[in-house]
Amino acid sequence: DIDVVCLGESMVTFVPSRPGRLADVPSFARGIGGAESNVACGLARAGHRARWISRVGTDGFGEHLVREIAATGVDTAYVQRDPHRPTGIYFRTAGERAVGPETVDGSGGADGDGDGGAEPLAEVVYYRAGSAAAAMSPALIPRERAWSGRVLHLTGITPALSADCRALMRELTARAPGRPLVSFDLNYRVSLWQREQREQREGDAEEGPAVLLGLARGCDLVFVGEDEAEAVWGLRGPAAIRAALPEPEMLVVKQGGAGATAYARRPDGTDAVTFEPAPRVEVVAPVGAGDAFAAGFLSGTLRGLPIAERLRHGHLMAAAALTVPGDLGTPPSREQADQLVALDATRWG
Ligand code: KDG
Repeated sequence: DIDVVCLGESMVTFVPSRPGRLADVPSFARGIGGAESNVACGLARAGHRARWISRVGTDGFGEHLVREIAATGVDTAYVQRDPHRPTGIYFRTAGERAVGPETVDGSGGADGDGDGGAEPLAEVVYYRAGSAAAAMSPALIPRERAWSGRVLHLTGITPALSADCRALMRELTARAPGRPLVSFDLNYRVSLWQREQREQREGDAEEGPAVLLGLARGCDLVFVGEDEAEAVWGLRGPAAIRAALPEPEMLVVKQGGAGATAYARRPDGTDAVTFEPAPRVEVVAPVGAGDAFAAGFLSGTLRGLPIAERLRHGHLMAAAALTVPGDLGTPPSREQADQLVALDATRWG
């Protein structure tokens, strides 16, 4: 009865009450973050049955996360509580970008994590090493249960957390009977991979770019930001990314404020290529926009909409996230979104 299972670490987020450097801001407001739970929340708000699977501590932060995520309508029945490890938290700048409106990233191409090179002004400080979620492993959940939705959504953050998390990712993306459509958002977090590599014993280090390429190749629907593909693989432009990643049935390349291009493999092996421009919005904070885009696209996928409409639903959800300081915006209702998506092409882009 579940449409989409999203699996990954969520964290309590501390966002400054005003723009400025972390060294200078006086106070922080608590929010929730986590790429996969953001997608689950977006899908729940769009009327789908979404489940989030993860691990949190038995601390108050874990309780807060589960409560807030469940409050959006997401099923949290399979979230494990770990009495020995803390819930991850992180701090980030509200961003100097928040000072003045800018019209960028309508497609959520940059996640604004301050980490992949897309947002040089943002600072992100994670406290998640040794977290309850970093201890996720194939023992977290029987594979059949993670595969019980129509879609399983994963991201490239999880394999950067620990060797156990990488083993879990390989288990969940293995091609075997009963596997649902597996969706994967690259979400390249360079600082997490650097830390992972420092902590691995010499000679044992797994390189982020190779791990991420291997995982992406094994998935059915892959989301990649043009900027992150360049940062992680040195690939420039949608065509080069598709050439390096021909396996997924559907590849969506997010091109910042310009829009997004979907490559959908036809039965004869050629691609149907669809570009949809993003609406121009006044960006408050780009964080969470990529997740919102994925939620909109997945919502359109679940509803069997034409690819151009899936992209437009992604853009609309991203626009809602871009125009608020936190990760999650308030997206339009399904009816409102359908009306906007149906607008003439001259009103888009
Ligand atoms: O996409 C938004 C996420 O980056 C944010 O919520 C935190 O999941 C997060 C991460 O690991 O960076």
